Amino acid sequence: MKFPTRILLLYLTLGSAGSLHAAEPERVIFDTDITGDVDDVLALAMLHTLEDRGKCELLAVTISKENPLAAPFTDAVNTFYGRPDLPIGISKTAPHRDSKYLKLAEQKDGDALRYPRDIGVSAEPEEAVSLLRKTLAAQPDGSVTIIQVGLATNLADLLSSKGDDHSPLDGPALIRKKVKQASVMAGSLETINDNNRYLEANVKNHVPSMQQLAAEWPNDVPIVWSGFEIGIAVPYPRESIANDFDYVEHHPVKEAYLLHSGPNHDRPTWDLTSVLYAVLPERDYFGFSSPGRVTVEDDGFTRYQPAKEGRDRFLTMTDEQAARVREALVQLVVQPPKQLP
Ligand SMILES: [Ca+2]
Ligand SMILES: [Ca+2]
Repeated sequence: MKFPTRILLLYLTLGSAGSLHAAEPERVIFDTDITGDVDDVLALAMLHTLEDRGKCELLAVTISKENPLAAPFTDAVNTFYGRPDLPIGISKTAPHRDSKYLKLAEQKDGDALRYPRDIGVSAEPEEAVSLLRKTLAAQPDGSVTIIQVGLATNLADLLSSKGDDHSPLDGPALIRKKVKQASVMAGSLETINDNNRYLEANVKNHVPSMQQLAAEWPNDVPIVWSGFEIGIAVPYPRESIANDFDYVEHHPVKEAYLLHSGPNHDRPTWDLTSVLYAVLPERDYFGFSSPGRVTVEDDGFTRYQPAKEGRDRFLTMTDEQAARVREALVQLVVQPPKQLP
């Protein structure tokens, strides 16, 4: 039966080669409040890995809190992962946030920066809304996924923006033309520890901007919400921090994690889940609510109501999916850069 088997194998090989067309990399803007919590840093590492694998193209990073070291630190991480010129923007209107780990940007070994960068040395970050508008205007229509994993200050300011040198379109029209979807870590869409009115930090810490996002984001551009309940169900294993980053003497992700959470904590993976969904949406890592509408109430509660052809859905996750998600997140965070610094 050798001959038919070979024919069959050949057929299968050709057949699958024909059907497994290489998907276009997802074009991604990462909007982050990389200051307080450390999950933003792990999420950024994931995006670099995913771009190294041809799964996404990271177009820009915009920062939605104010801290003078946020952009230098982000540039240092991007440089570590081989993307020193990735554009970085920072909000001029967002509230200040202290940080336990951003000081790594200034860490020196001898006279040299431990993590080289040029922002804060010979370059300055851009203004976030201007960078968002410039980035969107340069991309094909309907192609950009925005991953928002912090306050909604930048996307609210984008919604309020008028036509400028980058595009004659105002914020909502530019979003409608260029954005494919938003993947947002914010809110609590399901009951948390018997609390059905849990107030999640990305909303509670700047309610007006999240209210504006929920109210004014175009109805025909989907938003997928990863609620507080998803990230806490997938704690990042401390064993990975201890064991998986020693391919270099100093690693910004490991050092940031230890400064923020210490060695004995499994940090929830809130921001990482929004990245995983956004870049690998069809791998069945998550389920989805029915379509509906999220509104943000004055105390920061995110209310979801089912609605036919609604703009919003939120992620759901079975125990089996949670186990798969956790392993996928770990393997994407710990992958070394293509070229070690
Ligand atoms: Ca740089
Ligand atoms: Ca965050």
